[in-house]
Amino acid sequence: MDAFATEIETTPYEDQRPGTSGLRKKVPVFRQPNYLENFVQSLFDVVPPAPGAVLVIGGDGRYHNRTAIQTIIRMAAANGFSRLLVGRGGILSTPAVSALIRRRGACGGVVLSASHNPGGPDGDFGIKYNVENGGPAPSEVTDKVYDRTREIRRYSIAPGPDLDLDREGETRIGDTVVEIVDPVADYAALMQEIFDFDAIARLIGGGFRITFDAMHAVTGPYARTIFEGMLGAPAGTVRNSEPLPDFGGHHPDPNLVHAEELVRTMYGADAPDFGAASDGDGDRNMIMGRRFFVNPSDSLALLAANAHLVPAYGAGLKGVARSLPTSRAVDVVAERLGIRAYETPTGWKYFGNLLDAGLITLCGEESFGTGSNHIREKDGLWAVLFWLNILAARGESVETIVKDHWSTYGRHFFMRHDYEEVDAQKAAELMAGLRERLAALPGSSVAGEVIETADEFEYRDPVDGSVARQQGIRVTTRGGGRIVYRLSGTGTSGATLRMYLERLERDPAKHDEETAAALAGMAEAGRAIGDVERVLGVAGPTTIT
Ligand code: VG1
Ligand code: CO
Repeated sequence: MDAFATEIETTPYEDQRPGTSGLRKKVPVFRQPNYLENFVQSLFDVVPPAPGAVLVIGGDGRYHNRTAIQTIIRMAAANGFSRLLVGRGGILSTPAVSALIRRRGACGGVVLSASHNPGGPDGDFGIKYNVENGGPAPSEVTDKVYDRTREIRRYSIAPGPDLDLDREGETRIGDTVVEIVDPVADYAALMQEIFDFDAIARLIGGGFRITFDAMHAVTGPYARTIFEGMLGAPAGTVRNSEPLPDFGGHHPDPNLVHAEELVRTMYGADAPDFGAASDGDGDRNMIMGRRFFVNPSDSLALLAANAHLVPAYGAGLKGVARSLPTSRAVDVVAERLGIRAYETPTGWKYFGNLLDAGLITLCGEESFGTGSNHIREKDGLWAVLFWLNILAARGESVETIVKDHWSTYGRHFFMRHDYEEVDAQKAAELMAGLRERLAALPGSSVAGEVIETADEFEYRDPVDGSVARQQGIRVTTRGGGRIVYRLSGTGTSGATLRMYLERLERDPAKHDEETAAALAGMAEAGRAIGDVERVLGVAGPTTIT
């Protein structure tokens, strides 16, 4: 125990169970006395620092970010960390934290973010912990932290004034060195090692027009340095580039609904050749061509099929992985490449072991997340650069490349229906009802779709043998259709049911159909099988992506 530390008595909160990606709650919940402190001390109790331990700390700049970081710095000092690497201004994107942990040999990192959820005094806040491989803490760790939060009685904190987070350099709190670091430098250097920056710069210099929407979230400074600085794109290429505590009042969620400004540009007159956006903490990506949207599941498949064009992946891919609800488009590519495709539960933590063991090189999720073995998080700007590298190498438009992919591998139409903020008990009933009917479904016909298989996804980690149960209900239909049902683990009020729909279309003559029309039958079957709207007592989905 550090001589500067003060011990403070506290009482437990009962609601600190981490979800898909850390602990997410409304800001007022986090501002309750000792709420953050309890969680952070529980974390340090479960993973105490070894001598010399380095901890990375940063966040997406949302409301409460700076206040929380000041507290965490003083608690980390009191708990005996040797060195803290804190992003200047309290800023670090999720992928930048992962990169810093790995490049600087840190034992872990604390990320303050609620990702794409809105921010502000009544918005969402969150805290997640990444372990020494740079990836999200596995359930085994987060379960222990949760157990600890229910019995915690005291925490340690080093008293003192707030630190100046805006000036790079080192200061000390007792024996702990606090180093304020440039949030962008290490990450940008890593990107330059992976991609052919010269080829991308030539593409842009040759008149290929790009636009990137940082959505007033964390990627602004990263994107400006990389696109406008290193790659020579004109000033103004990065829009909404200033991280704001309330993200300008928007959801920093890069999809067709929330990245509406970018979508308008890309469908407008004189649209650029390429458009992209990222989310609150910089781990998601949305890719668009001129008047063309790239579905994230397709994007993963396409990156796998074109990886040989990127310097870092030129030697070939070891394997690929996708989360359960992600379309099976990447499986088809893997089969052609003669490599394995793994199916994991939702959430990046399940990719960590596969990456560490060298079983996979690329992985992704339908929720606008793609990544590789370069770090242990999904990575928004990395995906954008991957696309630009492919575009530079192939010299074709986004639309041409995607359509060519479909004609080679077939098109997996994909759509997600979200029923947000529904009654938690009703949502649980729906899942229980489906579970009960699973055995009876195969062979039956619902809304014109003949069901082939129906089961509940259970994942056995091929590396450490750990088992994750009840990870989603999956139903397949004759003719290449699939429906997945699961409950969200990132919401902060009520429950959210996600229903994922997919259908493989091999006939290129039918590839130009609208996604909603192509999946209308699957959607009807999905609603009927789950009796979704009756059980939830709602008229329809709240968000369709
Ligand atoms: C959602 C997505 C999941 C993603 C998670 C964290 O989780 O579906 O694919 O890994 O968010 O992403 P859920 O449990 O709500 O479906 V992020 O960018 O919010 O860290
Ligand atoms: Co995110």
